[in-house]
Amino acid sequence: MTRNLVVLAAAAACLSWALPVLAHDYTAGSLTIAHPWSRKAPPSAPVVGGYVSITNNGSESDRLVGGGSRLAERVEIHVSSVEDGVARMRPAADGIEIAPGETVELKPGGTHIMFIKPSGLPEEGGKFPASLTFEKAGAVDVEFAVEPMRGPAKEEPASAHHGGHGESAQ
Ligand SMILES: [Cu+2]
Repeated sequence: MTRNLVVLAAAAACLSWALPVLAHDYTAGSLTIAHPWSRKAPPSAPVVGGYVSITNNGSESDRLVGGGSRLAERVEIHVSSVEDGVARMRPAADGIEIAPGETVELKPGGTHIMFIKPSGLPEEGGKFPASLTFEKAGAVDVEFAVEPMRGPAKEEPASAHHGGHGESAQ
């Protein structure tokens, strides 16, 4: 084997390690942050939702209070509700509590992370960096995987609302 072939073989081995995995988890203190994911945002989408499952393995409650990403103007935690048959969402004033022993699921149609004015988000299959901020665990760097739509498609159209919260989200 020539030296070049050895180098190529090594590069191929590295590439296979770099292939995306289906799930990716993070640990911060007693929190497990499982599989942050996001939808593909149409170009110029004013907002895009982020979803994740957070488990508190500790004995003290913690709160998800915010986040950040260099690919969004800002990041908010939103709660969704249906009032008079109209889906609405608003920032969670005090964040989202993750009680000891509990798993909180942020998902389409429910509580979610909102990337406001995203720019340069990758295509489906890509990942982008962001951080989630917890009251006790602090800021945790994660990557959101951009995935095809799953679950019910009716809520939270990526191109609607956020001109003003409380407006109809279609
Ligand atoms: Cu929202």
